[in-house]
Amino acid sequence: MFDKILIANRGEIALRVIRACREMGIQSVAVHSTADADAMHVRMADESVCIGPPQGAQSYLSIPAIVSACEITGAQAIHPGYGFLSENASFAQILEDHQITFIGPSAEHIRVMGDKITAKETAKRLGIPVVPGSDGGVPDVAAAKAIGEEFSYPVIVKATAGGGGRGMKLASTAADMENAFSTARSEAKAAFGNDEVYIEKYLQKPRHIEIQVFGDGKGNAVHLAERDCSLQRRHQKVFEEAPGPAISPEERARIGKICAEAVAEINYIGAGTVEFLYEDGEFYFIEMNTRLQVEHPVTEAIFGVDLVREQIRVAAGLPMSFGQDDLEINGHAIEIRLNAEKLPNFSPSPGTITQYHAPGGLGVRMDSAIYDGYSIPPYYDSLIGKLIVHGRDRPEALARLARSLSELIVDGIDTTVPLFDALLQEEAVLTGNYNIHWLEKWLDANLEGA
Ligand code: MV4
Repeated sequence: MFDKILIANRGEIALRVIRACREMGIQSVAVHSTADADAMHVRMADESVCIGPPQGAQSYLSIPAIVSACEITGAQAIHPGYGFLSENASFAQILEDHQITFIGPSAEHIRVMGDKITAKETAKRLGIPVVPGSDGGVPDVAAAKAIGEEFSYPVIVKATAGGGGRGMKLASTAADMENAFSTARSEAKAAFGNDEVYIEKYLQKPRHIEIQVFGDGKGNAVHLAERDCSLQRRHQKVFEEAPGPAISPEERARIGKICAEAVAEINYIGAGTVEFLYEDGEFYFIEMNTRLQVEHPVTEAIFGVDLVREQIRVAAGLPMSFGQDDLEINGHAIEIRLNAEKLPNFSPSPGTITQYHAPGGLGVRMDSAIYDGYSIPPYYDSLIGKLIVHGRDRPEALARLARSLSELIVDGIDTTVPLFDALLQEEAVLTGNYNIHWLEKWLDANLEGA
C-alpha cells in the first residue's frame, strides 16, 4: 500500500480523498493555487504545496507543477478527483512514465473513452447496446443526409471530441442537416481542434441512466447498479438518485451484468461510469466516464461501500474488497448539488460565507469544503457542496432531504438551495416521473425570467 498520496484537486472532492487516505493510514498531500491558501483541503491534508496562480490552467491543470509537488513530497500516487486532470490521458501517461501511480484507469482506456467514436465502437464490440446511428465518423454532408434518411429524422450530430453535451446539433428534418452538420463540424474544430463528427438517432424523451462499474485491472469487475441523473440544467446535473426510480430489478441486473462483463473483458481498473439514455424500456450507450463522479456518494449510500478506498486499493495492486454477490442495494439515496449561484439565472455568486451550519442526523451526509468565514474564490466551479440523504425507501429519502434542507444554513452568498425547496413541491420529483427535459421546461415555466 502507498505511504503517501497527492490529491490533484480542490474543494469537496479533495476532502473526500483525504478522508479515505486518513482512514487507510495513508499520508495526504494537498496542492493548491495562491487563491486557495486558506482552503479547507489545505488545512485537512497532512502536507500542502502551492503549485501556482489562481487560474486553473496555471495550477490544478499544470502537469509540471503537480509532478514536481509529487517528487518534492515523495508521494507515490496521485488521485485526480473529478474534472481538472481526471480524464487527461497524457497526464496518466506522464505519471506512468515517471513511475507515479495514477489512481484511475490506464492512459489507454482514458484515451479510448475520451474519443466518443472509439468509445462507442468499443462499447458495441463488448456487447453494450448503443444508440443507432452512423458507423463511426461522417465525412461530409452527403453522407450525413444519407444517415438521416437511413435512421429517419430527427437525428443528432455529435463531435467525437465532445461529450457532456458540448458540440451537439439536432437535425429535426432533412432541411436542417446542411446547417446542423456544418455547424457541428466548425464548432468542434474551434472548441476541440478536432472536427470529426458522428450521427445518432435522436431520442425524444429519455432518462439519463448511468451504471457504476468497478474493475481490479486483472479481469474482475462488478457493477453497482445505476444512478438516474435526468434532472439537469444546461448539461449540469442538479439532483441525482440511486437506484433509478424507473428501473426494475430485472433491467438493473441485465444491464449491470453487461457493463461489468464489458469492463472485465478490457481489464479496466478502478471506478467507471457507463452512461445510457433510457427510453421505452431500452438502454442506449452514449459515453463512458473514466473517473470517480461527483454523484458517487448516492451509490456509496445504497451499497455501503467506500469507492475511493477501493480506487486506492486496486491502484496499489490489491483486490477489491467485495465481489458482485456481496453487493446488495439497501434503500434509496438522493444527492443535490449546492452551487454558489443566484437564481433565477444561476449567475455565479462567489463571496464570503458569514455563517455555515451543516445538516446532520440519520442518513444525512454533507460533503463540502466551506466553513464560517470562508471566501469562495471566483476562479473555479460553483459547486460548494453536496447534500446526500439516504432512507429505507424513496419517500423516506425525500422527507430526509426536505428536513435536512431546513437545517442547512449558508449565509453571505446566494446558493441554489431555494431551487430544491421548490422542486420538492413538484409531483414529478415526488413520484420520480421525469426525463432529461423536465427540469429545463420547469425552469422556463417557473424561474428563468421570473
Ligand atoms: C442524446 C440525446 C438524444 N438522442 N443523444 C447530452 C449530453 C451528452 N452526454 C448526450 N446528450 C444527449 N444525447 C441522442 N442520440 C439527448 C441528449 C441530451 C441530454 C442527455 C442527458 C442528460 C441531459 C440531456 C439534455 C439534453 C440533451
